[in-house]
Amino acid sequence: VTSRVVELVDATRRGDRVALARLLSVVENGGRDARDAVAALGPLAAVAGIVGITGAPGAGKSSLTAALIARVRATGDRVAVLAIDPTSAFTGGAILGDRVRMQAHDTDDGVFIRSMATRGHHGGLTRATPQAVAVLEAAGYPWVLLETVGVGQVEVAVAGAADTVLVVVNPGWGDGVQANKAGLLEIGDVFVVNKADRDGVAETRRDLEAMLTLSRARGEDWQPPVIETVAINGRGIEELWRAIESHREHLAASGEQARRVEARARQEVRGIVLEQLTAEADIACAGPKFEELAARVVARELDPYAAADELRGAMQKGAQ
Ligand SMILES: Nc1nc2c(ncn2[C@@H]2O[C@H](COP(=O)(O)OP(=O)(O)OP(=O)(O)O)[C@@H](O)[C@H]2O)c(=O)[nH]1
Ligand SMILES: [Mg+2]
Repeated sequence: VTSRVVELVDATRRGDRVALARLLSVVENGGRDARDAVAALGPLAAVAGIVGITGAPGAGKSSLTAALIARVRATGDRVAVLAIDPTSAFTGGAILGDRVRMQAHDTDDGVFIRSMATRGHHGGLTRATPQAVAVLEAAGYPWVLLETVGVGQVEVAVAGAADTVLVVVNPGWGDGVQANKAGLLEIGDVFVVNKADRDGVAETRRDLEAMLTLSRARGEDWQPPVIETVAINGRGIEELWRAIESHREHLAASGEQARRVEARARQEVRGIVLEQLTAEADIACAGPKFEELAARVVARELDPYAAADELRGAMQKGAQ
């Protein structure tokens, strides 16, 4: 293990915020240093409460996150936020917005906020998220909030890194249906109808409750509550916090917590394998063998599947 990474881990454990930020970059970037960092961190204590906040763009996830930060700080606990945005790898626009909205907490030493965007392919984010959580736990944050935009498979996988997943929708015809289409109904532990200062709250609640009754045959005796909030003025935040706490109690009492930790371990290992395979494929597809095979596909000497087989054969022999 390289001493630089070990030093970063030690400094992070001592509460050095600069080291923490650098260590997060290390695990984000992957590769050799990330491997060493994870080894130096050791097994996860799994004591932190990890709350995922997902939902459509603009639903109020960042505003809710800011309100939850304030709620956690009122108890005296420290809290870290990972704002994960798979869609803004190039512009960083949404992330900037998040920063601005959470600025009220910028000067608070008990709050740490970090944005992560995809670099290259999405698989990296699935791999990096649990490792970033492990870093934050080592840094002594008993609460980690994960904000992700819930528009695709990766986001759903990222939300799966949490103990308690909040799915945020807004009042208005069809918002619950959209959440259903995006696969969010299955992953939600608590449903939040945010912007409850607008029309259509009762209908959205009814929609959600009906769909939840239909879709929930998961043999778990937790009935996801539907909570109405107005993130921008704090209405409903206390009730939301109580729902998060009762879900945590349910996880511990039912044995579901252990099951989720297992599922997360499987997902984390799978994420690493996926990332490594993708990196190997990227290398092979930048080599001369790949160019030769592509030319043969163009010349109709080979079909693309046969070309792929041949490339993988060469990859296994290390001769691409
Ligand atoms: N009226 C009303 N507006 C809200 C409420 N919560 C958030 N907003 C506004 O909705 C807009 C989007 O809020 P964000 O918190 O940025 O939403 P988000 O889900 O984080 O957005 P992205 O990260 O871009 O997907 C902002 O202009 C907020 O001020 C609410 O409860 N009521
Ligand atoms: Mg946001």
